[in-house]
Amino acid sequence: MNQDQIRHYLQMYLVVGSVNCKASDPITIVKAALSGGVTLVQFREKGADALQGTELLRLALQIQALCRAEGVPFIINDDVDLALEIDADGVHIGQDDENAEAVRAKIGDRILGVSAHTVSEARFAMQQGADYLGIGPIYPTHSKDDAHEVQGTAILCELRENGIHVPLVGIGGITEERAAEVIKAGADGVAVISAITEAKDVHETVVRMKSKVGNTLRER
Ligand code: 3NM
Repeated sequence: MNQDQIRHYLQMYLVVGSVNCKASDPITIVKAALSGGVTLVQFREKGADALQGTELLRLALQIQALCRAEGVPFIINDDVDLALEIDADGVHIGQDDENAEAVRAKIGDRILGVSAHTVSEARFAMQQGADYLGIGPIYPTHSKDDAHEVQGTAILCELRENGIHVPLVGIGGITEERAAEVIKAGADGVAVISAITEAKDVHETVVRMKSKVGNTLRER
């Protein structure tokens, strides 16, 4: 997949799992987010109450079907075997997960995203075959227990100033109000859990956040 296509998919990126969906069930939330125009969905089933086994598989397949119907890529956090089993569109891995080069060898030309926190991690991930990098946490987050130190938007500027021109998505504490500054700092899109899964009106929140991202990209 070429970088322009990846950049497009990163614009309004929903990360979701059952643990993050307290106000409503994950299917209802994903349907509303898709109708609002999310450009990519990452299934991230993590935490103490995370689903396992057949329940995990069933939810992944249900969300995948919703995404397919809308032509939105569906990628799996961490679980390469699950991604291959259900023929997902890609995988997102962190620095503590399996090595990116090994994952690339397993998933072929599916989308590969890697979380990076420094210029050197970013360079290495791209050499190993990442299609895009997830950069965070940009702001404080309550959605990831083992999140790194908050980086601010400065990390995005630093990556761009150091010649990292690959597709980047910011993550961590991003809200409708903060989306524009993340894009101004150099991200191609915003990856969001709680500002969408906990929104009073998921559809409208996605519509507004996506339009902020789009407008800011055009002005940049
Ligand atoms: N990864 P919210 S922060 C899944 O820094 C995840 O790599 C992060 O959730 C990173 O939008 C994060 O609710 C949680 O803050 C994002």
